[in-house]
Amino acid sequence: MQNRIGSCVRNTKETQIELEINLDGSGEAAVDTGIPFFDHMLNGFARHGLFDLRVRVKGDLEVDCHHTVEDTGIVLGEAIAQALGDKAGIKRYGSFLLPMDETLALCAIDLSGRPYLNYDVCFTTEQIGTLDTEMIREFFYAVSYSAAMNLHLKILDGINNHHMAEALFKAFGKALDAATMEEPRLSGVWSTKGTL
Ligand SMILES: [Mn+2]
Repeated sequence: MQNRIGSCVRNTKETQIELEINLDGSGEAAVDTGIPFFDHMLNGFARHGLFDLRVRVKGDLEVDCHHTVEDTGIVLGEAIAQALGDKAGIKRYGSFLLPMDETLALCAIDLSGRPYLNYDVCFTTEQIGTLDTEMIREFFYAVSYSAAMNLHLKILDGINNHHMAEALFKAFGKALDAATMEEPRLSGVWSTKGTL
């Protein structure tokens, strides 16, 4: 399989975003969203999914982090969908249980073409660094919607909010890597309907 790359540029009055993802990369990330903890999360996603990810965001952080985080999710989802194309020859499903010290995160994905987010995560702090924890759900909702993926995220155990957030993003990277992997025994799209 040759490198599957998606890129997206999105400019609004609230955010200006340039993003490129290579699903067949080596985990190299260059991320600058203006929110250092969010950069840390996207780096973990790319590193552990072995995706090459380039993200540059100029958002209205003087308002708050909402538009920056949500719009980055929209653009990431669009780029993933673009990179996947017709999804022929891929495994489609992927899941991962990711431990991080006391935290255990679950991520399960179906690249079904039908957007759905099941998010079962309770943070106990309002912010981690300058990232509002409630925006983590908005980010994953935006990704699931714009990539048209079924995405389940759960924290099965967790105490430390930094660990819980990081475990979610890394589990998402690992599960997405598994779901986008090539299945050599397969010809065409892995669906009884014939389309995803
Ligand atoms: Mn960390």
